[in-house]
Amino acid sequence: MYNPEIESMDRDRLKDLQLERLKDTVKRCEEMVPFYRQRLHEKGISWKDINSLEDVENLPFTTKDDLRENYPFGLFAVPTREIVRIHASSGTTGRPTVVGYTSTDIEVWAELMARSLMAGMADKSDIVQIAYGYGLFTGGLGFHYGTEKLGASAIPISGGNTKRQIRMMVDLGTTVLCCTPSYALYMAETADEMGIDFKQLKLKSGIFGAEPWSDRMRDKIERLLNLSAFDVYGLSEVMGPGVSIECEEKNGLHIFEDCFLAETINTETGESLPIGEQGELVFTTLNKFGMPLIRYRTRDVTSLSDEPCACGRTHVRMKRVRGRTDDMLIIRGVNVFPSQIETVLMQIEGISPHYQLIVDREAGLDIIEVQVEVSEDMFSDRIRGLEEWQQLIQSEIESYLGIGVKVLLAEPRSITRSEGKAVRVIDNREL
Ligand code: DLL
Repeated sequence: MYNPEIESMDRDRLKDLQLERLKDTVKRCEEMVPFYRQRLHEKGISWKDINSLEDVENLPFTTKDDLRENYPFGLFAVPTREIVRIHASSGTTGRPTVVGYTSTDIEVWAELMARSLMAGMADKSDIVQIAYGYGLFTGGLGFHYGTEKLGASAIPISGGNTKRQIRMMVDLGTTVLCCTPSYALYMAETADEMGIDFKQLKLKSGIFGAEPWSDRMRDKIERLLNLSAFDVYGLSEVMGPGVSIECEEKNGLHIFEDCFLAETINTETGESLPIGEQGELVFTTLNKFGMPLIRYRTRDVTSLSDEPCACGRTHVRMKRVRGRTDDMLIIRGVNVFPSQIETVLMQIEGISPHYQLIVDREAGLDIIEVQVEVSEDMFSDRIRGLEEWQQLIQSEIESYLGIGVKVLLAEPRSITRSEGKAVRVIDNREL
């Protein structure tokens, strides 16, 4: 199961394995999926033309729109009788995207999740509270199967009912918590209201992902929940959680390269970027059978690094995802990711980690308002100096981003909390 050998494999051997799996994947796509057969044909390329990993650059991209246009099962590479599980992303616009897994896919995914949990300090003896949503979302079931594969004890509590989450943590002695980082913060607040101190609990690590968060947010979570926090990344189209995870170095997320071939590209031109340059992350699955994907454009923005890591793993690392190309706000020509504003906010004493960005257009000009909650203590202490403080925060953000923003200090606990993925941006320009 956990195979340290595969994660610390010599890179040349790893590349041979990837090439063999890449060819097999493209072959299956070409033979079994009419959509891919046509795309490959249009590009005048076949799996037989793949001789090196670099040849991936000649292959066509797949986008979320392709998945939607082939809704529901058009990209499946096996008959539905071989599909044992279907997940879907709800998607805020248009049709959902549907993904199908064969029993082998479920097995591989469970192994990757077990490997992810191990990277996040878990072993057989742990009690793992899975507070990601169970259902069509891949978070809950992904962690569930991984936990069982590892042989640890899964608490399949799903998201929501936060007081019960805390009581379970206390009563069952949870040691590993899995949920979105924003939900972890909400749990910290709820525990505080219940008079429960995390220092008395047995939590040792938290495996948080499914939404962008910053290193500063990590510091807050680690302090408030008294645990070591790991960033886990994934997306349902490619598999679910467990595409990459941080190791104890916490300096980038190792991509499970035996299963996924990663590239970064220039979003505008589609050109492949040299390693180290920031761009849109693109994945080709290497051993997925239900719905293999060729060069899937994630819209997530990051950069890759193949520098050796002190943990001993040889798999490339991706930086924490900065945001999505479609979440990137273009404010008067400047590209702004919510995570950049978060980084500034989290450095300011007395600010709670709850914030929201409201974007509007006034007289043809984009304006951005940063609503951020003041912590309880600061609110009562500084009620008179709030305006000056607001100015200070405003100028900190302005000097970091290089654009004007409006800051609004909100009362403690006034911004809506999330039990899953937090809504950070309200863009009224689209209405
Ligand atoms: O969010 C899978 C997942 C579940 C990952 C639990 C981690 C933990 P989707 O709902 O398809 O799948 O959303 C995928 O979420 O393209 C990113 O934009 C974002 N995302 C996921 N993990 C991270 C992360 C799951 N660690 C989309 N940091 C992805 C930043 C993330 N963004």
